[in-house]
Amino acid sequence: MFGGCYGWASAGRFHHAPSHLKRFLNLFGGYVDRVGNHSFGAALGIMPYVIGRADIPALVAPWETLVGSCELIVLFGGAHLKNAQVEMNGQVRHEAATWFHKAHAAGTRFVNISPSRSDLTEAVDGEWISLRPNTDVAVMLGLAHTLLVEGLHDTAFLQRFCVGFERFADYLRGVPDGVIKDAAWAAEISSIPAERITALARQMASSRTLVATAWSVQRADHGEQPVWMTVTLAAMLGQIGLPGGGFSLGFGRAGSAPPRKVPRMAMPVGKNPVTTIVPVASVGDMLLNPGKEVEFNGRRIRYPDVKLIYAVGGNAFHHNTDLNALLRGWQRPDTVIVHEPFWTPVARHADIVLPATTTLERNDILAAESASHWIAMQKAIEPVGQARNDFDIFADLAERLGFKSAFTEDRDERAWMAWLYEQTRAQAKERGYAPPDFDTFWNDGVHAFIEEAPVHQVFMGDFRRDPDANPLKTASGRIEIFSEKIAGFNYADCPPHPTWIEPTEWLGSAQARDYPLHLLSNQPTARLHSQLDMSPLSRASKIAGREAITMHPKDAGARGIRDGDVVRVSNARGAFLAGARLSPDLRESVVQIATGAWYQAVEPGVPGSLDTHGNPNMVTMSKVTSPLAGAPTAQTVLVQIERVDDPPPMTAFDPPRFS
Ligand SMILES: Nc1nc2c(c(=O)[nH]1)N[C@H]1C(S)=C(S)[C@@H](COP(=O)(O)OP(=O)(O)OC[C@H]3O[C@@H](n4cnc5c(=O)[nH]c(N)nc54)[C@H](O)[C@@H]3O)O[C@H]1N2
Ligand SMILES: Nc1nc2c(c(=O)[nH]1)N[C@H]1C(S)=C(S)[C@@H](COP(=O)(O)OP(=O)(O)OC[C@H]3O[C@@H](n4cnc5c(=O)[nH]c(N)nc54)[C@H](O)[C@@H]3O)O[C@H]1N2
Ligand SMILES: [Mo]
Repeated sequence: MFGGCYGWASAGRFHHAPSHLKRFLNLFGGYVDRVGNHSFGAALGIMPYVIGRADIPALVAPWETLVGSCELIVLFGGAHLKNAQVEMNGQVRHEAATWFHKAHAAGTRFVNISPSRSDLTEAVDGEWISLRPNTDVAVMLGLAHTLLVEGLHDTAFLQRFCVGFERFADYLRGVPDGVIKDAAWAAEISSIPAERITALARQMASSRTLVATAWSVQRADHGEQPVWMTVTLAAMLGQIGLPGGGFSLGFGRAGSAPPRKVPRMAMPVGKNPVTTIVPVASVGDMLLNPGKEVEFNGRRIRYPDVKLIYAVGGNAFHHNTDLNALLRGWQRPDTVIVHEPFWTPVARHADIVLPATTTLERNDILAAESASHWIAMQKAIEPVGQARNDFDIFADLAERLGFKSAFTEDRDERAWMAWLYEQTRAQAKERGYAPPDFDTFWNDGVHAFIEEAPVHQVFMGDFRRDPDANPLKTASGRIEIFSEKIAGFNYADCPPHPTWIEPTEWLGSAQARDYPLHLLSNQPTARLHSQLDMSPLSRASKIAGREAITMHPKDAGARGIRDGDVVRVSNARGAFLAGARLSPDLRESVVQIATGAWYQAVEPGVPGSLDTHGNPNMVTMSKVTSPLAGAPTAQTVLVQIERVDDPPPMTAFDPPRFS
């Protein structure tokens, strides 16, 4: 049984659908799980070796420590404000724009290194440096080389806090491969002028500088490398652990939320007796190839022969890459069971669909990931039709299977909420917070942790103050610019120090002759992933009923495409239709479409059939970043585009027929 389906589900800590699925399957006897995630999978794989940490969302410099100290923020992949509107388990405060203003007013300069100008808010009057997609590592190496040859790197910091810099410096100088990674070399790959790279390196060295890299940059082939190189560049600047300096990951996601020590509220899922796992980006590969062995993070894993897929709270026909391959794999198991509130693509591809409630039809507790608030999510309406809570569905199944009371522990919704709340409250109290008892909380409707014990800790400040007393959890206790452990794995796609490796597909590769456009799939403005795509808000963002694809006017003109036309986007893996939107704010030869349009093929269930709506995963590839992280490479894909004058209708939102 594959139960490791990925998914955001909805806000609310009790009715968290994937938690109930795991709890249910664990009690039933276990399931094949997935490892890693789509958001920051490459960072999750590499960071334990580099800085000894896997808590990726916490690797941000809090805004409070930036304003007034930070002079320059260099953003690889920008920091689009719309992305900061969303947070796992619910966003409470929407203050990223305010923080950008504060920083700007306090004198921070912003540089947006991205194929898209819109990745930085105009309000901060920043500089846009456009580069070819997936070439960030080359740019960072060019910056590092400039620092090295001009003696602008902090040798004292590198000696005391890092290991392996000399090996890396040799690589910059071209000792092992005869290629000097200077600004001119980086310019050739990225198309950023060499003078701009050298000037930026000098600016970075003479300012208090934050090197901030968006998660998107690592959601690409060899995505481990930009993450490792971000840390290495910051280490060369020597400002890690100082206010306003160092590095930040995922700045473009939730801005930079202050880390609080409020404990996480989460349903206990028990223990999985089955230890078989699949890297998150290889689900399609696993379904297609039972028994295949793959290398993963220093070991070999063998794919199971999956007979049943149980998926709740995620949309497999949204999150997975290479959907035609997934579709072929998805047809192999005997049975697919899905719970869904809506008639989504994953529901359409199931044998059994159990209708689930939404957050409006049940009581729950919202506990935001940044832990600023706990909010009572009181039920607004009775469940519609036959919709039931995921918990109740599993409880009844557990009854028939003979383990109901182990599953429910004889608690209902209210009792579970109170239990979850009180457990977490006790931990919160130990950490110096004072949330009230459950009944008071439920009546008040909200508890704010903001005013209690605010933290203004400088990221990695402890390590910098005393690296012997506060060593990192790496093999050496230091920042590893060279990793002996990774060297031992001998992975061509993940060498033992940050390295430029050509992506399988990019504008500099041979495939660009047939497929001359690099497709980026960013997070949507009008929804969360694929959720509520059928709602008026999301529909209003469509063009000619299809998802909007942004193109440079020159690329469009060369293909006879006008604003508003329906276009066909394709490569050897698949094809989809989209609605053209022209903008000079996107680099030439790059096109961009938001993720999440509900996949609807002309011939449903037939691999290779044209998607009529605009799902970028029709053309993305199954290849993973490297055997180290095994993470998805959604941002590495070349396509061709043509105008379509007589497109087939788009039927993704048509409800099912009941007989
Ligand atoms: N090409 C490309 N692909 C990508 C990305 C990219 O950048 N490019 N980004 C990736 C990233 S970062 C992510 S996080 C993933 C997101 O991938 P997913 O998490 O799969 O996306 P969602 O659309 O949020 O899926 C949640 C599903 O759960 C359903 N749901 C909501 N609430 C409930 C509930 O209470 N019970 C049940 N049973 N179901 C519920 C919703 O209707 C929806 O179908 O996509 C990844 N895919
Ligand atoms: N409104 C909204 N916000 C969201 C979400 C949502 O669904 N809706 N999803 C949330 C989730 S689950 C996640 S994981 C985060 C993801 O946060 P991110 O991964 O940061 O977001 P993306 O929108 O995928 O990418 C940001 C930008 O990166 C740029 N980019 C892409 N490839 C490259 C590259 O190779 N080099 C450079 N320099 N830039 C590149 C693109 O121009 C893109 O606009 O967002 C979260 N925020
Ligand atoms: Mo994500």
